[in-house]
Amino acid sequence: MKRMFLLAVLALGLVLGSACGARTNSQGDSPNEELIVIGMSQVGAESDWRVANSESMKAVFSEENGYRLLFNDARQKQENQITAIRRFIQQQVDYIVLMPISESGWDSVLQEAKEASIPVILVDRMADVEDESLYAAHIGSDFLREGTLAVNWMESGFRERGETLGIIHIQGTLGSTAQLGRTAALEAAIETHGHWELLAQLDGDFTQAKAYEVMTDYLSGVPGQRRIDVVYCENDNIAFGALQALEEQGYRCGREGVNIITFDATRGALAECLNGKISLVVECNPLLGPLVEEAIQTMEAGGTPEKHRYVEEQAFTQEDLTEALIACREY
Ligand code: GYE
Repeated sequence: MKRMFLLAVLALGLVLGSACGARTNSQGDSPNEELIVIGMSQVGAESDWRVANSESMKAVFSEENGYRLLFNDARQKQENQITAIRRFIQQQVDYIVLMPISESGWDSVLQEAKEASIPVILVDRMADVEDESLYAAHIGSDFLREGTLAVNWMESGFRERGETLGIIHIQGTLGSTAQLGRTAALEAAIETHGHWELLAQLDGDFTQAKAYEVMTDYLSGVPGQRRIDVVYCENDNIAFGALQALEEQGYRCGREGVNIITFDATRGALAECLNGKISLVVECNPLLGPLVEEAIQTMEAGGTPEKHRYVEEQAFTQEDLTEALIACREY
């Protein structure tokens, strides 16, 4: 309501040719009161992707752009996200932006937001809620498609291979949409390719430290050197941890050795792909701030944003990359 009044005042100001800046009103209130207030619950800072995603949000939802951003870092705990959302509801923010750590467990808190008439925008991962009206829009990646890009590359790269293809799979945070989609693509392909063998499935929790630890533990338990053809890493930081562990144990990584596959396409991973140590990088775009703003502006104008919006993404191998291309990337 307050915003409707503001828009009316603003429109009047424009008609009268007044010099008023956007979102100030004629009553002498502090301009800050006229900012659109966004309560944002971010998963954490577990990966380079996540840091780039937070930066994209902070760059868009700035005071100069007409927003007041209440940013909460949940330090990878769903209970922290739920507490933050309840606080945003008490503070009567205009919108809640939620990057859900995992898919389940959101029904009641999102119901509370709905009862308070605060639209919720899901970003990056999804929330698996029974009632779709509990969120206004979802903006993120199609993780199953990303996994399928990786699997297609494996299928064509190892087509001629008669012998067993030994695969290690290091997963991201269990129960998150990114993990579920990327895992589903690999598991479905393993089912259909009789000679693809899953040597191990490890939990890397999307962090470099965890991936390094689980990969080191695994390799230390293998007598001598085992033939490993592919390490399917569910994000770049997992790939960095796995690469370090493999090299420390004397494995050679690259097309002639262990083929590391990764997701995100941060500059660090693309550089390792260009130098030949990572074989395939599947892009996952974290720069979602402008799309979230579009959805909010659609609602501000009384419209309905698209319910699900997926960003375009591609896959890179060494041949696709140059130093100049990597330098141009924003993350
Ligand atoms: O791949 C990973 C991050 O949900 C897309 O989460 C995101 C994933 C991303 O920690 O690096």
